[in-house]
Amino acid sequence: MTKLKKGLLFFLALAAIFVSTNHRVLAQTAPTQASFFLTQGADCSPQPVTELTIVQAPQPFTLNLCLNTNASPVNGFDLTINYGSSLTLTSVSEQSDGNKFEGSTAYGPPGSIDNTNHTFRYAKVTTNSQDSLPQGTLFLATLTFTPSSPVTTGTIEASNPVVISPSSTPTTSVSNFKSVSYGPPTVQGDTYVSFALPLQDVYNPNNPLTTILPAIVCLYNPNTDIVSIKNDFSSNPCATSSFKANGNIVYKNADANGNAVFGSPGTYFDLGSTITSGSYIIAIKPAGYLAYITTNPVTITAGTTPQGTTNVIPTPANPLIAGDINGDNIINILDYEELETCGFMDVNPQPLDSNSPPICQTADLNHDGVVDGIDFNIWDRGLSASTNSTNNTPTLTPTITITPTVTPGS
Ligand SMILES: [Ca+2]
Ligand SMILES: [Ca+2]
Repeated sequence: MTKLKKGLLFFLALAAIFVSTNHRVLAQTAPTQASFFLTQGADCSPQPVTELTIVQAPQPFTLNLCLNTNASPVNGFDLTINYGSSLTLTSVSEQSDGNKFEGSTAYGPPGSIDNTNHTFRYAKVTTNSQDSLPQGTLFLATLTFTPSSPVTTGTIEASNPVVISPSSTPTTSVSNFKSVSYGPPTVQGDTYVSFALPLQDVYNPNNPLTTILPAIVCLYNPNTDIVSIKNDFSSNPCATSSFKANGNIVYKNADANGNAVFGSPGTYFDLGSTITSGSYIIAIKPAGYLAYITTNPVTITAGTTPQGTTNVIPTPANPLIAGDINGDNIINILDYEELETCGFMDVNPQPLDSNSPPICQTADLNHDGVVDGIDFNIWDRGLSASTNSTNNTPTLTPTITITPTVTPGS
């Protein structure tokens, strides 16, 4: 090996050590900022909202104000939210996590809402001992905004958001706020629908651990899509429909019977811009549930938002039945086999994590993070109930006109 080559190798080795060491130092000293953010849904578990489409004024919408302390306990917070002149902050509902900040409330609703300057200041400091100070993701409040017409673009942001670190002399910690841009739909001509689906057997419907479910929405033309919709999910869901949209539905509330009601996220469900106006039988299939198929066609006007009964999908008569894990719209032994694969027969069923197969997320029918006997019981009930389902029966049959063949002279 020449001196030059040896020198080069030595240099490269040094560079590798430097890069490796430097990387470790950076990782150790990365600042951990507490952060405020906004979500839509039942709580702070959905992804933070950073862009919001406001389809229609004055249709109100809600945002959850959340604080992630990033593993550092805090004993107070103070922020002023600025929400733009086209929004009115209609109400602020303080949540239980916020109540952990017992003691003084410097600024809180309703007096701290200023709809003239479009600001809301919210500040609390606890007097608790340090070992009971809040930590983690805290659900502070639900904010209800009403947009004025016409909807304009704007930003929901915060000035000087701070959290206060526990010490004998409270000190201000670094914090930030994930702002939200809002405005009318940017893609003109999209078609929006609204719907609400009660779902049977969601764990603790007042506070489900899962607030978002994948769902398929399919539109069938009753005159031309000649198909048994119920059987149109087996391998390629909604393969014979005129239109298909994949998306998510979110937890909205619980109905009078305790079923969790999921529906169109935000205000409406966006079906895109390629739909033709008409009357459609509509199927909505949330992951893990038998599809809801409308009994009658729904009038869809392309490029519009729900008005009256147009673009409004009626609520099903009965809650959707859980238990279809493999997605073929039948509850049977094949779904049971997925329960087994996902560990329900194990002596100690292990919690699901990000490495678990997606089908095991669906097999966790009560959304408590583990596939076990509870999910089996839900599947078993679904197996019995599915034979009596009235949400799942419509079949479109072609109207066949038979013209008799007349033989001349006969
Ligand atoms: Ca199935
Ligand atoms: Ca479960």
